[in-house]
Amino acid sequence: MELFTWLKGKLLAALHAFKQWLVMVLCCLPSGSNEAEAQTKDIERQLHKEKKKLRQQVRILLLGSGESGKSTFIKQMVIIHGAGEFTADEVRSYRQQIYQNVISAMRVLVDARHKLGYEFENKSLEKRLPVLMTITISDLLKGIDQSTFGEVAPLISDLWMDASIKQTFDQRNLFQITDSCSYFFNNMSRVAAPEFQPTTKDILFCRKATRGITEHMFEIQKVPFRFIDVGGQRSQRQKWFQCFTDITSILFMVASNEYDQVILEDRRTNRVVESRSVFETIVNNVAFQNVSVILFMNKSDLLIEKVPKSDIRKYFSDFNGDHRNVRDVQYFLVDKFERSRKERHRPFFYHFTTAVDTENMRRVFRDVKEVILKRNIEQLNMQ
Ligand SMILES: Nc1nc2c(ncn2[C@@H]2O[C@H](COP(=O)(O)OP(=O)(O)O)[C@@H](O)[C@H]2O)c(=O)[nH]1
Ligand SMILES: [Mg+2]
Repeated sequence: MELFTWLKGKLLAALHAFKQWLVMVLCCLPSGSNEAEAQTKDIERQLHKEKKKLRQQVRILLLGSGESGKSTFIKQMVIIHGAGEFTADEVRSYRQQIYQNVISAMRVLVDARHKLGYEFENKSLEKRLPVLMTITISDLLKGIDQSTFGEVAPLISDLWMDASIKQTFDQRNLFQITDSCSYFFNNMSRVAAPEFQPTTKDILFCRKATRGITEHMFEIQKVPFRFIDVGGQRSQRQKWFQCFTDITSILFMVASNEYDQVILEDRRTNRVVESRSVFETIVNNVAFQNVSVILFMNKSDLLIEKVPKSDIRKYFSDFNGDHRNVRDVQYFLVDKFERSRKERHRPFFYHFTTAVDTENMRRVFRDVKEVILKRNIEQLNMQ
């Protein structure tokens, strides 16, 4: 009996303790869930802030065929809205790249001169050629140092002075050569000097093919602008599709001076025709229904030089303006792009640009930025 009473006492005490614990839990529960609620709200607020930041961010995709000027545009953004100058490492790497540009271009000219059947004016040049022509592609890819460049520089300068090379250069629409090589050939005494340090202008004229995708951030009027630069060659274009989400705007670059040239990839298709067909795919893509596509008819400086020398009617039989008038040629080309749009009621933005000219880019980008920011605000309001 005593055992029973003892057990009953223990049981009651245990029950009492359980009841007290339960009351405590029940009492605590509302204040605990408040805390959890507050925490959730905090996280939500944070998420909302992040989302807003992400939505405020302007993402600009640079598209267009190889050598149209996309990477040059990015360099201008560094100059105008970024650090303003290039780092010592970048300058060093551009120096090597300029040596490479100069050597490759002169090799192309020497080969093309041979194919075109022009004789050297200065007969001694033929004997000196091996020092330049024995440099292999792999040497070029590894990078050319100053001493190697110093060995070939006098020959390159003499070749550039030769009438046969000048004649070949005038026929450059028949073969593939980078536009800016003449800029460096005309500056050979400076470029060949052992103490050569590329200037900002040299860097703008230096050609380096973009492989893969590179992103560049700049803060402009307190808004983060992210520029996405991609390789433009046919082989690089499948990579474009990875960059198609959350795009605010597309800057589509066209080298307008290329109306008398064919593409490197098949050596048949007219470069402007190729560029227009890529533009057509992009501008009519459903993924970009709400994206403003801005066309840059670039390389206006080279177009101005070319128009009097190369008759556009030879390449575009539908040209019906004055073939010697630069404006007529520019509007004819821009019209070709404009007409490739299916939804022609949508606004169409275009600019005639010279990407190597910082003042021109500053002016053009000021207008472009306004269009982009206005659209971005409209879209934020719609969300
Ligand atoms: N003269 C001139 N050269 C340009 C212009 N835009 C770009 N270039 C040159 O064209 C070459 C190819 O430009 P790049 O920006 O690398 O083209 P991307 O392949 O589209 O990135 C470089 O050597 C540039 O210096 C321009 O408006 N005028
Ligand atoms: Mg590039």
